[in-house]
Amino acid sequence: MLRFHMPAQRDLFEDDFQRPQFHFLPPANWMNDPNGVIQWNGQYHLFYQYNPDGAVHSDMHWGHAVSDDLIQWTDLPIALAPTPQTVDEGGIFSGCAVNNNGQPLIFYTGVSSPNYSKQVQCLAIGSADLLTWDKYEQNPIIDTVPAEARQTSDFRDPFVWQGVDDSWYMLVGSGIAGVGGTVFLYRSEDLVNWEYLNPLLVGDAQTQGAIWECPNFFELDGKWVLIISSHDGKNTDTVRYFVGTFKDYRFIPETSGRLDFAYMYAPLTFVDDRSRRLLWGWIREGRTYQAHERAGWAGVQIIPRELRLDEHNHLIMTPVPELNTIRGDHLHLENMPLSNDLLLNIRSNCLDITAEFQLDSAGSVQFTIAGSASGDEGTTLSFDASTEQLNVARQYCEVNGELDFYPHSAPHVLFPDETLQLRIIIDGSVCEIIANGRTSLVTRIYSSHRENNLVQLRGKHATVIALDAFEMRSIW
Ligand code: DQQ
Repeated sequence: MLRFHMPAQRDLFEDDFQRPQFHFLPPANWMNDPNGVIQWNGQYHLFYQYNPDGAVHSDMHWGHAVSDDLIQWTDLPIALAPTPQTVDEGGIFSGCAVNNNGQPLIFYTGVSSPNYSKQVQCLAIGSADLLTWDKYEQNPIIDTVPAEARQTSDFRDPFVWQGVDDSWYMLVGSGIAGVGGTVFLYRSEDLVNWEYLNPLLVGDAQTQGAIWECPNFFELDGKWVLIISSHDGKNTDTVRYFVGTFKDYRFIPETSGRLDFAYMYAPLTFVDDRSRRLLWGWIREGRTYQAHERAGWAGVQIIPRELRLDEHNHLIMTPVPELNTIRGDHLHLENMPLSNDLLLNIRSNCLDITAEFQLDSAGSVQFTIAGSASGDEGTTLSFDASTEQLNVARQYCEVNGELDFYPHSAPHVLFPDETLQLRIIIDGSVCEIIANGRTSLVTRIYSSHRENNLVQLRGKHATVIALDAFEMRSIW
């Protein structure tokens, strides 16, 4: 029977100014990783890790929503739920969806045993409308971790694609004990029987995480890109990407980088019918489980981003232009020098800002976000040409032990003659920051009061070439 997770629940949160208005999140309760992202009959489908019974990570199901334009969403019934006394009785963990010549398939990790310590790869077959999913009777399709892992409990998040040779390939996130995170590569001709090949790449546990989760592997602008989310064995850490070549079933990275420097995790990509490689990603919360439960919801998805590679092998991320359809009132500045005086002083917690600056070698630019009138609260986003760093400092007027407020910082080196380009998307407690397409800092800011929503700009030895700030409309 289809279990519907009540879209009407959204109305319960009308007064919650922390809750995003134009980012995707479920009607209520907990969400984490995006799963099974796919375009089907022209529509975009988003599945996601979902706990239907609370705002904490537990009893994972796959929630489901559909959109014509990646911005406006309709909630659909839960797609996958754990089945008692089977290999997924402990939860349906992350995975992907593929189109097998018109047949929709989901690959996911089924978990069981205490602490999710048995992890196996499973298959489900969808109805033509993607609303109902039958689990493959002979699940699991892969049930043991390759011996070279020297551990048997971390083995999850299948990512499947079809090669140019028409074979199917699967990556499964894992780790080699005492060595580092890895992704194991498999091949299949029928999507059911999988032959293990080898680790695609092995990382260094000290610097790149002991376990790699949620792999993505794809060709982009003439190179191969591997994205992994690294885990230290206890906690989620960060998202890394590698750019290189793929030969003889091995990946040879040439460069690597951080995909995000703050709260984004477990991203998942797919290609749409306009040949865009689009990236979704979970925005973690920055508050305690008790605070989630009081709020009744936790977890948000980023505005999907189109990925490209630049000539330096940097991943370039651009929020999809479909976001422009919900832009409202607009403020425009151009050709104005920055100083200690405020150049921008507006009130909103639903904004899409694009800004371009020219800086001297001693130049700096400083935005205040979610500021209070008295100045006792506010988040500062600053860039300093001398240190070539982007910094985010969050200051709350009431510190109650429930909120994270550690600073974020990311190296951001401008090329000669390159201007500083900032994209700042503010939506309730979500703030997505992207600098020159390549440095991403997705953070959370929980204002103490609804009216602590000042957005200000100042700086020195710098000029605003152009700045546009759009008030954003709610999608719900
Ligand atoms: N979240 C899922 C796992 C994945 C992790 C469980 C990453 O499949 O490895 O909810 O956030």
